[in-house]
Amino acid sequence: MKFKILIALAMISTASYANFIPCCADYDGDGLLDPAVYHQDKGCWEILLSSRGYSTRLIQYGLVGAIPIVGDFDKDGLVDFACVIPDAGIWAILLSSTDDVVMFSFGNDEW
Ligand SMILES: [Ca+2]
Ligand SMILES: [Ca+2]
Repeated sequence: MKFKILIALAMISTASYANFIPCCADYDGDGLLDPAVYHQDKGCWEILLSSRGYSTRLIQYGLVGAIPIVGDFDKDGLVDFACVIPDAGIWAILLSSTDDVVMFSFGNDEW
């Protein structure tokens, strides 16, 4: 058991985690929280889905440098992927109910 823990710690210490943001939510809608990170250097999401034995799922949605947001914006019971482009104040939400992307400007210095 100690051997397995040491191997896991060695893997953690050698990996680069400088460009990820944790963004856990229930992505598969089974009522259990799914560990997830947004890779800011790649503009993609990496999720460990509880309904699939915490296997990894990659979602390519977002832009390099964007800030990830999670929430159920269309109230269909499933998490919607969203990103904010901080320099432009642009929000882009991928609605789970329709797969449409809704974009709007909010939070910039225009007001
Ligand atoms: Ca889940
Ligand atoms: Ca939704």
